[in-house]
Amino acid sequence: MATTTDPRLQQIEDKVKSGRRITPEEGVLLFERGSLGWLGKLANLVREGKHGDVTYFNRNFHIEPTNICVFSCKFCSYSRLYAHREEGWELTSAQMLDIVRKYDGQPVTEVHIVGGVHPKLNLEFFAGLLRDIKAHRPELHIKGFTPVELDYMFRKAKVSAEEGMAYLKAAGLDSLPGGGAEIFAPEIRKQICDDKVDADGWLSIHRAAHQLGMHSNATMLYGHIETFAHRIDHMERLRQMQDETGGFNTFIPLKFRNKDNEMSHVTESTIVEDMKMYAVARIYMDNFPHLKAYWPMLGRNSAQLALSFGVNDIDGTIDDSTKIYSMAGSEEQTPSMTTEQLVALIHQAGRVAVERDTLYNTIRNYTATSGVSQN
Ligand code: V47
Ligand code: SF4
Repeated sequence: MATTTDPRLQQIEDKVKSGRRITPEEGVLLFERGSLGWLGKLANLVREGKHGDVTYFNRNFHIEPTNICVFSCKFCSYSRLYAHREEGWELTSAQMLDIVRKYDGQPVTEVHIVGGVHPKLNLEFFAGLLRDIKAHRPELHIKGFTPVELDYMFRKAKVSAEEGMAYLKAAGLDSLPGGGAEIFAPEIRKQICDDKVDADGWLSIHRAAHQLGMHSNATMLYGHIETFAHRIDHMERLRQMQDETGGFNTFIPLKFRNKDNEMSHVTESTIVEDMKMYAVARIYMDNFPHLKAYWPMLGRNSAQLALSFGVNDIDGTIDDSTKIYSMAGSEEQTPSMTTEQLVALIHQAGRVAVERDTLYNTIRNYTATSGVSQN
């Protein structure tokens, strides 16, 4: 596959093919000099080495308890300050349990709970919610809360990350989603999300979860004011922590969307930049088992394309239960896909669709010829 005439890229290609880790400088070089086609081929090699053609999805729904938030991240189109709470929403525990009950009898395996940081909702409230959900449907995997929400809850309750995580785990929390990471570098954080938990705080909370045997994901918000070096720095911090704990399942690059937020003047990344981002992530994050293209944010067509650029997971059915991306301008205004649609999307890309649970245990392998039941 000698498709580059650049000796430095050739060296990287040789390293990757022999399973050696690339350096941060080489990571930056991939962004700066790698062509789309060459990056895609190399990322695909890594992807197929890890997973062959297998492409995962799950059956899931979200609960967004509130969009009232004490923070004012500049990229956020979704939150409302407490002072303007009449413009937002705030669900009671009973309303959230009603959402869970709506799925009674349906084969969903995961609920993803994430929202704004409401000044009046505390650790006890969320622990109670977890207990109620588990009492109603014990086998439903609860993936919930970013370190932004957790850090606020734990500080208010005056508990350490370790104590807080142990408490929520005992109440029923199974794993952590990847949100709140944005870009770790302080000079970027200062400009886009100044007041919320910093990189070390984010990493400490995931570390505490990993030490309790819980798994988690990690995201990166890209395509705004960050440089390639910032992206690599972000991925490097995650790669190092993964060496230490092995607790991350999936890396999820999140494309910045610019509608109705304080960064609307920043142009969104092109599809070529998006595909390069996935490819570099797959090549760089050698110790992350999975790379996800989150289709409600990227759009289903681009998510399908990403399956040729290192991605082996496209998230799940969603059932129109999240507003974060539609409010930020994603083409997916009512994100919902049936199992049949997800399987078809994966098969059309020439891959094998596998329904997974949150921890990547196989629920069903759909070969290209197998029938698919609805929902
Ligand atoms: O942290 C907010 C992002 C994240 C915008 O773990 C935006 O499986 C783009 O982390 N443009 C929350 N992105 C969502 C999240 C997530 C989503 C799906 C799956 C998983 C998982 C995690 O949404 C925030 C922030 O980075 N976000 N606003 C925006 N305008
Ligand atoms: Fe609040 Fe999260 Fe929006 Fe930041 S991204 S303002 S923490 S809801």
